[in-house]
Amino acid sequence: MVLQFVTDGMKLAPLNPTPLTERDAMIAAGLASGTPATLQICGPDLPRGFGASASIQKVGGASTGGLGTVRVTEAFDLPNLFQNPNLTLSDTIGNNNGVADPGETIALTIPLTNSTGIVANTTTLQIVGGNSANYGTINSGSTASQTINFTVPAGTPCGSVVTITLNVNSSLGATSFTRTIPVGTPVATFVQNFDAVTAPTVPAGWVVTSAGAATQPWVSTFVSADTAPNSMFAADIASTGGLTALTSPAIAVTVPAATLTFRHRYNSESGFDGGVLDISIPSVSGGAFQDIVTAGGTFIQNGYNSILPATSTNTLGERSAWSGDSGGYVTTIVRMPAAAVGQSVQLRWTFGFDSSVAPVGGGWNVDTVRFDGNSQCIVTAAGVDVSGRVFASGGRGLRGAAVRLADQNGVMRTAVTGAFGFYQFTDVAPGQTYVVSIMSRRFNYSPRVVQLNDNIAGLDFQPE
Ligand SMILES: [Ca+2]
Ligand SMILES: [Ca+2]
Ligand SMILES: [Ca+2]
Repeated sequence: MVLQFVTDGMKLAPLNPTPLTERDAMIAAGLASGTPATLQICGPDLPRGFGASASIQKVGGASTGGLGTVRVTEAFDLPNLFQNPNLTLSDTIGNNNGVADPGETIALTIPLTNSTGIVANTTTLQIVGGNSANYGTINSGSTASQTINFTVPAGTPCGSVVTITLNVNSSLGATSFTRTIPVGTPVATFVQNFDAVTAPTVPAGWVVTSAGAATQPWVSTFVSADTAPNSMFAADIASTGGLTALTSPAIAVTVPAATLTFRHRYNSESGFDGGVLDISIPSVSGGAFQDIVTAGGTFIQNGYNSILPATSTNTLGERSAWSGDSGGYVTTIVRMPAAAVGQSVQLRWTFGFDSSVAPVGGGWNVDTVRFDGNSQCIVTAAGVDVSGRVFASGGRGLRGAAVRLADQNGVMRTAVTGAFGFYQFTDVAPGQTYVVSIMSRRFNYSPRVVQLNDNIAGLDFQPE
């Protein structure tokens, strides 16, 4: 049967197949046959490094001769569930401001996707140090989600990034993922929409440098702005290779959660001409510019989509880049490197091109730059306890009396006294004024008004 998948797979594979496209085509043939055969196919391939997470980052391609650099990442793992698409968080059970805050309990909705070709049974997900959930059976080609509550540790600094580990178990075996949750509401500390200048001027504090005889340096332009009237534009040139770089003013990074968000559209010779994002951190290599990912930054959305060729007249050769046609403006979000915290960084957008071929009017527009360098938080205080004793006449405790605790909005909780007249309310929200009153058919008690900032014990009631 496996042989059949191999021959079927060869028919399904693209022209000039790589070992991985052949492997995937064989899996596709196996799936099309209705038989879950991926393990049978991947199993024998594992010793050759064609396991589930093997990948080929670049398949040939160069502007002048050769096939460029092919990078192969070997893997020896079996297929398993994957945590995608991105998990989402809700804090409606907390302070409902849309972000995680220190001490707050949030609800994480965590999808698990099965694209292995095999049914996953008895699937569970455990947040290390937190709660877990049963996902049950996840069929191949399906995604299952569960919502799991997670409490951000109370002492978490505002603007930090909490890393959580998700341990997943099923009949496919164990696998694990780490995910990050920024803590606090981002605070924009720098914005630039390029709209206050007259095209082709560059805003004050921004610097353009270029190389290559035919290069047209970055300019502001009223053509194809994201926010009107202007965006910045670097043209894709189809003659001698060159590049142009746009460097921001220095921007303070206060917290680890800091992100850069910008809008851009690119239409370049796909795979050959493209744009990159660099950063200068004064404390790293004397502030030399390096690629944002190399520096430890993380793309949260719309990261690089291509690798430029090694052998090319594009001096950005062999770098990851945005290349090809974005089909209009897209939003890229990137988290700053840990090394940038406490530093003032500069960001640099560089567009490079080789010596031939460019789309008509092609190039790279960048607009609507926002830097969230700081965060603010609503600290969720831990609940406090209120306790005491209700007395009958003669100094005895009164059993079975209803004790009411009403907050400023009239929301009421009731406790009933025990055998010796003791009562207790736990986990009461602090920072408010409460009225505590006693309901008894035998005795009258004056209500007590308390400002609750901490635990209160010994809130006793004597009959009038
Ligand atoms: Ca919140
Ligand atoms: Ca603009
Ligand atoms: Ca080109």
